[in-house]
Order: sequence, then C-alpha cells, then structure tokens
Amino acid sequence: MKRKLILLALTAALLLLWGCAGQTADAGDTEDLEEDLIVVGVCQVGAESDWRVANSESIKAVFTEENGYQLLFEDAKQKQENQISAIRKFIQQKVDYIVLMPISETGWDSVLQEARDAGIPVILVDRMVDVEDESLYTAHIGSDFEAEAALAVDWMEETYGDDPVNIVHLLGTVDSTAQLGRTEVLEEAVERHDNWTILTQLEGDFTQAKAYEVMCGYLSKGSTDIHVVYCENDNEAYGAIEALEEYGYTCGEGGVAVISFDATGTCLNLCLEGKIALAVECNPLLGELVEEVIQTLEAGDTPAKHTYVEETCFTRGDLTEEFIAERAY
Ligand code: GZL
Ligand code: ZN
Repeated sequence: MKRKLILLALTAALLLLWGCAGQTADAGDTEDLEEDLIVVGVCQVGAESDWRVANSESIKAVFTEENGYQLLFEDAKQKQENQISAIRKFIQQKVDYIVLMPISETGWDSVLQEARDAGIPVILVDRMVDVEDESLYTAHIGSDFEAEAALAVDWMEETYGDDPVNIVHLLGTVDSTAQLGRTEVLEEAVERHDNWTILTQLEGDFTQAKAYEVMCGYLSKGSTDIHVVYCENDNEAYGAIEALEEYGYTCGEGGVAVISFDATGTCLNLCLEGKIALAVECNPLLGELVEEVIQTLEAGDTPAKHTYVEETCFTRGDLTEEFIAERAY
C-alpha cells in the first residue's frame, strides 16, 4: 500500500512539474514562434503621421504567413526607450531578423551590439542611425532627405528669384534623419541667399496637433510678412494651415506658400486646391524592398548597405484628381 502511495505522490509531482513547465513556455511575454516561418521583428516609430501609417501598412502587406513569415510588430508610440525594449524582446524571442525604423539617429550602439551578439541581422528602414560601427546594421532602406530638401530649395529659387523670402520653419521630430536632412539643406540655402530670412523655427514633431499649437503660439505674437511656411511633413502642414487661416492668413495664390514633405493623398488634394504650393514626395512603401533584403540574406548573399528610393515633387499644375486617386498612399 505504502509503495502505491509513494508512486501516486511521485506521479502527481511529475504532472505538476510538467504542467508548470508548459505554463512557463506560455508566460505571455514571448509569442510562440513558428518553426517553419521566417520570424521578423518590426520595431515601428509610432503612428504620428499619414506617412507612418502607409509605411506600416506596406510592411504588414508583405510579411504575411502566406508569404512565409511570422511578423512581430511593435509600435513604440514615438519613444526611443520603447524601441530599445522592443528590440531586447525580439532578441529574447530569438527572431530571425529585426527591422528597425529608428525614431532618432543617436542612442543605438549598445542595443544594436546586443542584437549582433545574438546573431540577429538588423535592417534599418526609413531613417538612419549614427553609430560608431556601421557593421551594427546589415542594410538600410530609406529616402535621401537632403535630395528632397534640395527640390524644395530649387522651387523657392525659381519662384522668388531676388525677392525677399521670409520663412517660418516647422521642424520634424528633432534628431530624426528626416528632420536633420530637411533642415540642413534649408539652412544652407538661407546662408547662400541674403534675401532669404528664417523668421522662426518651431518644433512640430511631425504631427498636426503639435504644428497647430506651435504655429498658433507664433502667430498670436502679432502678424508678420510670411512668404513661406516650410513644413517638414504633411501633417505639420495641415496644422500650420489651420492656424494660419484662423489668424486671417491666406494659404496659396497671393498669400502664404506652404511647402510640405511626404506628398500623401490629403496633401496632394490640398496642393490641387491651391493651399499647398509644393508637395515633396517621400515614399513610405518600403515593405517590398525590406523583403528583398531578407530574401537576399536567406539566399546567403550580401544586400546593398544602402538603398534609396526615387522621389520627386509636385505643384498644382502636375496634379489631377485621377492622378491622385491612383496613388497608393
Ligand atoms: C520620412 C519619415 C518622416 C515622414 C513623417 O521618411 O521619417 O516621419 O516625413 C514621418 O511623416 O512622421
Ligand atoms: Zn512680403
């Protein structure tokens, strides 16, 4: 009898242990990874702009189960610390690849070192990182922000010639590659043109709400002779236009010329309407290019270190409703 009781107790203990082990595996902080799929951990900035939403959609459209992927998607709500903890979670989960849209250029060396120590390739999308050692990331796919800003400067030179150009400058998320590039080229152009003046620089953080707030703050100090409002993305332009019109300014012909970067659908419609003078394209549809890099790596080949997407700019004369309707974002 006694032997039976000991056996019973042992079995119960084993079952209990096995059960707990099962529970730990499902502890919840790591999703079950599918063995036969390529697991891609994507660390997105947030959903601050129409551009960002289109960028996320282009990633989700490609990294599907039917295409052979398991997508782990983290939205960092525009905080770098959330991006860093998401990368650490991906490392813990032993993903096959990490795709990072870095919110800012600095602060990445140690976490990218951890990814490399774990043998997980990091692919940068959209913006860049400023790291000591370029081997901390395998490839980068994004826009040439200086080239985008050069299109805006060219347009200003053609439009204003030697006339005075008073500029209100709305910066994007500070220290992001998009902000650094779009700002640097404008500031260099202002240096070159003594008839160009930056009246004020306001931080719009690539959002409509912030741009509206800081623009109202500036306009409430009294009216100024503004010729150009240089908005580093579309959502800032929407906020700026709202504020300008509230303070009695006209946007468009005979009024303030609003320049915007991204050229998403809403922006192109405002450009067709005449409220936005120049829409500089910034292509968010990077999902397929990211997949090409991963497929290159899967084949044991080496992808290009940098891939830049082709971009152009639009004024009212370039646009029709049909053209805008056909665009993917
Ligand atoms: C540009 C991207 C910028 C967009 C903004 O590639 O980093 O961030 O211009 C977005 O709309 O918020
Ligand atoms: Zn004037």
